[in-house]
Amino acid sequence: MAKQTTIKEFEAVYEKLQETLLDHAKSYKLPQTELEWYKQNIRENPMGGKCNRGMSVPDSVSLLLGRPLTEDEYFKSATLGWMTELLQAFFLVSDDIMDGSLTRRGQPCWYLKPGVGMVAINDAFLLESAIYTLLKKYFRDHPAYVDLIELFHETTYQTELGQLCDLLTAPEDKVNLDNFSMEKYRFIVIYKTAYYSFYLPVALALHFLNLATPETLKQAENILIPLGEYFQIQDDFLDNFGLPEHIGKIGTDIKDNKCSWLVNQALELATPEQRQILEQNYGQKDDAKEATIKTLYDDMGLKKRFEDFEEKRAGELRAMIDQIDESTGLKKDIFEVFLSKIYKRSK
Ligand code: GPP
Ligand code: MG
Ligand code: MG
Ligand code: MG
Repeated sequence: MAKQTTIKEFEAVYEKLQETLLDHAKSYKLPQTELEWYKQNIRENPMGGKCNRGMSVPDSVSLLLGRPLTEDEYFKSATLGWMTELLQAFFLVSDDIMDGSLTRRGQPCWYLKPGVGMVAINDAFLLESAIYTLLKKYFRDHPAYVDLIELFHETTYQTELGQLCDLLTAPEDKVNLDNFSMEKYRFIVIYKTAYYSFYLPVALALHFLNLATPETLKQAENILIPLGEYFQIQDDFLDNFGLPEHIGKIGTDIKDNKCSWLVNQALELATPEQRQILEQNYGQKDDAKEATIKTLYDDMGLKKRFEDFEEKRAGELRAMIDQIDESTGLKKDIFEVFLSKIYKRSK
């Protein structure tokens, strides 16, 4: 198997891409103060994460080719990877405002930084626009240019549908646990997370190599969507059971009345008394009530229930990966690498 990209190599590509984005803004004669602001926005928001999504594009391209990449192939595929990180930055800056979050990647959320506030909304839009600036600059002549643009548009739309459902299922003023169900949950997480985090990087790698056919895209989707669902279930688990100093963010799901995996499991298991505790304490901006829910989750053994789910899902995914037909050009290793990166993750 070809060597996997390192965060250092991957970040070096972004140095060049930032210059491209700044030159583009300068070509519109953006005044200096705003140019400096834009520079900070595109530097700080896409950086500082694990870059799993982004790095998986060059890694998948290399696995599909079965050899190390040339310098040009690496630069181009890492550029596609950075577009997934820009999309993610656009989503995270926005999501933190909507969720009223306090920290992200171990720092205050962008909208909470001194002097930023609601300018963060426009900064999020600019992060999204950067994707299309880079696509035009580096992929205008690629045979899949239109497919790449359409893929980013469709993935963005899918994520926004998921976020819509996430938000409307969690009204701030009226808690109604009857609104939650595992069916609703599955829709939310597949759309808000799985498409952009898992399907997108692999679909980009396939388009880059002109290997994207209805068959390869469908096969990839069939595995990457349940994989992405599992990833968001981990995110929901860590929101409550993870350590803020370790995961880089303070959980908000209980106070935010979120249709999270944990509350759905609690509802399935609850005795009438436990259901009453949930009704009286879930979804309120109150530290003591949040603590009551946390204790209830412990008493109900949700940690163990999650660990059992994780084993089961990982086994199912391994079996699905094993079934992949490599004669279409797909490679099992792509999916194995994804699974091994997230299996039992603690952040
Ligand atoms: C993760 O949800 C989902 C997103 C970041 C997608 C947001 C989509 C938009 C269209 C803005 P989350 O709120 O559980 O993530 P986290 O726990 O990282 O805040
Ligand atoms: Mg959030
Ligand atoms: Mg959210
Ligand atoms: Mg979360």
